[in-house]
Amino acid sequence: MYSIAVVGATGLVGSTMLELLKKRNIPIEKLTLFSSARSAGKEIIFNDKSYIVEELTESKTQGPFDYVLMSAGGETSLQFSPLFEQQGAIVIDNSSAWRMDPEISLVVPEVNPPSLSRKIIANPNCSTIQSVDPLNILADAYGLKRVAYTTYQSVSGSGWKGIEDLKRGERGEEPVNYPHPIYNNVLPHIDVFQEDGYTKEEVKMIEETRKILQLPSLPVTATCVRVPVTSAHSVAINVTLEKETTSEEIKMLFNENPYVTLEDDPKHDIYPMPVNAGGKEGVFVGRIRKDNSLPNTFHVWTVSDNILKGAALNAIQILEQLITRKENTK
Ligand code: 11C
Repeated sequence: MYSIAVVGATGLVGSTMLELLKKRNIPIEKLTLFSSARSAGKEIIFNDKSYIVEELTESKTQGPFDYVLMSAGGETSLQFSPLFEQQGAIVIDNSSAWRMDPEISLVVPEVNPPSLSRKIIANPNCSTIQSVDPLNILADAYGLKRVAYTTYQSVSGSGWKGIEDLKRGERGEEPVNYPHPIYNNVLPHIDVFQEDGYTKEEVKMIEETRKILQLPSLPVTATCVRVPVTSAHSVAINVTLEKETTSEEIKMLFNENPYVTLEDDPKHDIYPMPVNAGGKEGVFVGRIRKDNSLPNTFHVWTVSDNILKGAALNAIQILEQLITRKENTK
């Protein structure tokens, strides 16, 4: 049984982490819920027990905690994760603050288990997680030469405020969170623009893919787009492989793999879609076909719930992997 803290417990990802802790029967001896000062004092019911959310302060990092699930943004993580770590806890952090630190593992458990050289483990960006699952299968079988992403990302990627902006648009009101309406629109703009014209979301996808797949010089490019969908991100992946293969062989590989679900039957209009993937735990793949404009190149379409596998579920799966590892070394 473990002492577990959730930081950012009232947020969209934090509250989903709590649901998953319960659903997946994580052995919890003591649960502590933290938030910003703004949400502190709120009551949360977990397993029929009432918890009052506390403001996170430095003295409260003493716990003791075995595991800390952090989903409270980069600044909070930079300040508090090392304090939890010093006290002996393992921190699983959902922000982008630590992801590219060479000492920190950036983990999708079925692709690259954590090294634990530091006791902070980074949870990747949502659109990256659902993309590296199919790419890792292709990398193992054929090797990767180049990856080009185009994303179609739901508003829940921006948390409650993204969902509210879509609802505002539906009511004919002006947006508050996004620079333009998201209702009846698409925004080729997620996170801030860099000097070179790429957005930070695009840079995250590029850098995180290379790190997770341990292919530091893999050519990767991305265009990230926000669409008026509430749940589940879609990513069109164009991938060039080192070795020759066929669409049929790739479909067979995906079909046999437990970490992706193949939905690919164009004759019956079957392919992954956000309306089906939202609320589900899987990474769905389909529209597998050869790109005839380049040698050894294929299109793969992937859809997954960005709050589940893209964030909270991946974090809980990291926790489960750590707990299993610990139990096995007893
Ligand atoms: C979005 N992918 O859809 C972002 C949200 O680095 O974890 C997640 C940001 C991150 O807006």
